[in-house]
Amino acid sequence: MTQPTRDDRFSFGLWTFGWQAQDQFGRATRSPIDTVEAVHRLSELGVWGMTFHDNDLFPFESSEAERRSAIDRLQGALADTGLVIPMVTTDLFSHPVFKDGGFTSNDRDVRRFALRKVLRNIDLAAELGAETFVMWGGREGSEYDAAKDIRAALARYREAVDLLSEYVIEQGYGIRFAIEPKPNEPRGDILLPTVGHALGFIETLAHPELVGLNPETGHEQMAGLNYTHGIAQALDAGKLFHIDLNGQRGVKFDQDLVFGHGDLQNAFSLVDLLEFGSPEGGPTYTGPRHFDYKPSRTEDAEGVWESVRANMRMYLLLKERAASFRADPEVQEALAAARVAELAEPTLAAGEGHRELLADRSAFEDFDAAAYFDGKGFGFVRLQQLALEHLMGAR
Ligand code: GLT
Ligand code: MN
Ligand code: MN
Ligand code: MN
Repeated sequence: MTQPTRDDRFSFGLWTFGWQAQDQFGRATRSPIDTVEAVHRLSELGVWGMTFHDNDLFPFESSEAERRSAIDRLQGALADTGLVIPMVTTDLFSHPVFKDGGFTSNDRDVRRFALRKVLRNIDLAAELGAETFVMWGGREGSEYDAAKDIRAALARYREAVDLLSEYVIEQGYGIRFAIEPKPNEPRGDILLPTVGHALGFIETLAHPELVGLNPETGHEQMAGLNYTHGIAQALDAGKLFHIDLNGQRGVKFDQDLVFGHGDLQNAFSLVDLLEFGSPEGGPTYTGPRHFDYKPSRTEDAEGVWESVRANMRMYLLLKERAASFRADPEVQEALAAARVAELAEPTLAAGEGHRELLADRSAFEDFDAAAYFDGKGFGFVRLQQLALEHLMGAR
């Protein structure tokens, strides 16, 4: 069960295992990986899909012929292996032209260039059969409050997403957009910093049905937030279009660790939600299980593939642990004692409104609030202990 297969729908960004490990303080520690070799390697490991930015596949400065040859090589490798491209995204952050952002640069010429770059890349996404187009606005933001009119920036962001939505509708592409929030890094403050901010923004768009989220584990955790809660709210809103799984240890720089190598108990609750969280006890999310991590700078070429394997193995182990948690009769009993299922019961009875509630003496006048002092505990700690014992393999 911990051997990945295509049915698990695991996918990896080309920029993840392909990262040469250059950082703010030091140069690369690894050689580039050839895309065709990578596709074969991924396929052998049981991976289902690969994702990429335009400039992961071909450099920004590529001629039309160079761009085409990179795409053709990729398509050849896909045909040889059966790997798919479920998601494509655009690099609007690496080149100096994007130093003040793409869609929201103060420089209007840059904004028009960014739109053209994305439109071109949407055509490529459609050509490769991608269903999701991610928008991570890492450079959309500011360091200095006086330097950026945030309301104008949001208006320009909206203008951009509306234009792109109109384009996919007019072209008849089966593509949806997924906004990826992040609170900071590389900008001091990034626009649409969390799942909640992005959900609010989506409702202001011309085609909200075409736009959802691609929440990343570490990005929510960098903001001190509970990732599983964020994913649950995205599901509640019908907006979990894609997911970036990785690991993060607390509120600090973006670590992009292997999935589960950060907050392990939150990773457990996440996998439990994704795989068993529906009212029927089945999956709540059927899209790609996409890993957006970085093999640490200390890893060599073999260590890179070891870390690719580790992401999938962690996911599958957590799925196994969550299944054992769900199946344990003692857990069932603790869940009942904690009245977890009772929350699914509407607070009002069928047909009841404020009049009936006001007339119900048992809800207020005769309600025994004092009984909650020294009594009527929920037993959440016992439930959490059982969860952790399953997570640890102690049960
Ligand atoms: C970059 C970022 C990731 C995003 C990628 C998509 S690029 O590596 O740190 O979180 O998902 O643009
Ligand atoms: Mn990240
Ligand atoms: Mn990243
Ligand atoms: Mn990401």
